[in-house]
Amino acid sequence: MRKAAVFTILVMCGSLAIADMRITEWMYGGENGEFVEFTNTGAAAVDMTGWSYDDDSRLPGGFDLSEFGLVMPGQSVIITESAAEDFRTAWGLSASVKILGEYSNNLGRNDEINLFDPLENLVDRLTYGDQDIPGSIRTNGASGNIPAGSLGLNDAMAAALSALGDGYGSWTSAGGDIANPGAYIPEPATLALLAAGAGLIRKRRRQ
Ligand SMILES: [Ca+2]
Ligand SMILES: [Ca+2]
Ligand SMILES: [Ca+2]
Repeated sequence: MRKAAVFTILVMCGSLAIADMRITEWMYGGENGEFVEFTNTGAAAVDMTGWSYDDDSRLPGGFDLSEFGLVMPGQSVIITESAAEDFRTAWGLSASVKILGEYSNNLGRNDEINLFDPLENLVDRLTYGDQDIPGSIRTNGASGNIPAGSLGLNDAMAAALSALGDGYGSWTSAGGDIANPGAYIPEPATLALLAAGAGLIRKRRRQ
């Protein structure tokens, strides 16, 4: 009985590791370059060797993400059309933030972000555009954030535009863009849920 329970938890953790790399932030245009942020929202590290990104042409292998290598739980990584070090300087990011620069897909005002694993499975997708999806945000010069409750749901309507002093920790780049690249801060409610979940696992381990 006890072995079976432990096995179930291990299987759950394994599947979370594959499934929980998520699109957490994007900006299709800006003075310091468009970018997309992916965050490992799972409980285990994810090796991104063989992973790839594409926009609305939806082709696995479009932009290789292998160089990200191992991404730890809670860690965010960035792809940008700018040179990686230019982006790092413009946003004042530390050397520890993983950035892959100079992709050429060019996200448009109405476009799509597709994330593929090494087996070419679609792991996450965000279809966005204030013209195609009336009432949704326009991420030109300010990024969009996916709330924790909407991660992986491809729901552009749920996305929130970055603003100074917001709960996502947004700040201003050298060129005047407003965003929070390199980290994902879930809402306090989510943190409480995560803490409750961790408590549950500890309780089970003690039994
Ligand atoms: Ca495009
Ligand atoms: Ca663009
Ligand atoms: Ca962020």
